Amino acid sequence: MKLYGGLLSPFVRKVAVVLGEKGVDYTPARGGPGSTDAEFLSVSPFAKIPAINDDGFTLADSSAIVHYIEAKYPEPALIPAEAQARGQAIWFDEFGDTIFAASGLKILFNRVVGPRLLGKPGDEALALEGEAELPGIMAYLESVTPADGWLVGDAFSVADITVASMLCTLRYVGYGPNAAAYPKMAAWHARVTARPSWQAVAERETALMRKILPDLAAA
Ligand SMILES: N[C@@H](CCC(=O)N[C@@H](CS)C(=O)NCC(=O)O)C(=O)O
Repeated sequence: MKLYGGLLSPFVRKVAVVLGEKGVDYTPARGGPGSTDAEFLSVSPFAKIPAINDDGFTLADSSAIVHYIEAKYPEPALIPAEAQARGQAIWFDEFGDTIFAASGLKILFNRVVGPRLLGKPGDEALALEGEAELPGIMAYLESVTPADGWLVGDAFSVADITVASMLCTLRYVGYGPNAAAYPKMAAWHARVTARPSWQAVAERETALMRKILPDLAAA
């Protein structure tokens, strides 16, 4: 399987960790906003990352890809089977990809990705808007994070991966897990990122960051 997109993206990191949890090998491939690469555009019609090519089967959108991977490689399950747990896991995945990402990416795109990687000026008003939205989101997360274990039921799931991935990306703009303000959330994030699947992705991510944004590699 080819996985298109850089690990700075919360959505790409999410798919990379899911593949790691399932023990599925993949080849990282280039692609991202502004790319004119024909191969990438053939797998991602709207030039969004992530996208995959699995033996000729192509798909874009992290959640669509996670559902595909879950159906093809059911073990270990990352989407719970029980009705309420499944509903909650999909809620956290959706929350991470929409509400949380909408605010967080206003900061990331306008302070880092646009000005430093795409040569486009950032809109500081939008970054400030994102900053103003984050405390409410972080307070919500702290209120739903268990003192031990995972976000949904007893099992590690896509809920943990999606939400923790957005927090990882926010580290690069100074909004990673803050143990003083959000102790349960920070402890849960440390549990998630200690997993071998996460560590393997983090190693590749650090190598990538050293090349593209070296001052942020240690964030
Ligand atoms: N809902 C999509 C969001 C994907 C997305 O917006 N990715 C960003 C990178 S973090 C992107 O490709 N943006 C480029 C653009 O919107 O043109 C998913 O979960 O994959």
